[in-house]
Amino acid sequence: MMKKALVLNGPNLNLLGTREPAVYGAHTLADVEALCSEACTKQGYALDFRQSNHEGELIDWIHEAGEAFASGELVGVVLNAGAYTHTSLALHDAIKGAEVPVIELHISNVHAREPFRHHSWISPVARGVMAGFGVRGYALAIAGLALLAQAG
Ligand code: CA2
Repeated sequence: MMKKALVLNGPNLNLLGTREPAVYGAHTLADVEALCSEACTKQGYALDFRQSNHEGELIDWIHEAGEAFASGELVGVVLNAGAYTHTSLALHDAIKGAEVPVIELHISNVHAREPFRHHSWISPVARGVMAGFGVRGYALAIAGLALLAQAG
């Protein structure tokens, strides 16, 4: 059975490529999905790529990921939680409870930006963190999931 990698995108990431190109680049979310698909093919994984503007939906997906990881179907999650990164204790608790490896991802280097982007509720429960590599960071994060899976 081919293992799956889950890529979750949070609020406003559906706007990617349409506004703020100086910060987030000109790529659309569809471009990011294509890039993730290529990265998954390289690793022999199937891709499950999703976006939601709703905190509860992201939480439901993390719970689902916990079950899929426990049953061996899923290698892990790449999560760009958008602004929920900086606000969501609920997502923090969900990740902690789900016991699935989560790579926190940011397109921009959040630490070089406004101070309110420096704190993350995701980092303390993330297996790894990727920030500042633009949308190519998604491919790096998928390679990172594979590396962690091989290392055990
Ligand atoms: O750098 C990232 O990937 C972020 O997670 C993106 C979030 C931001 O709140 C985080 O601090 C860092 C924002 C996602 C919204 O993206 C937009 C893209 C184009 C136009 C408007 C918003």
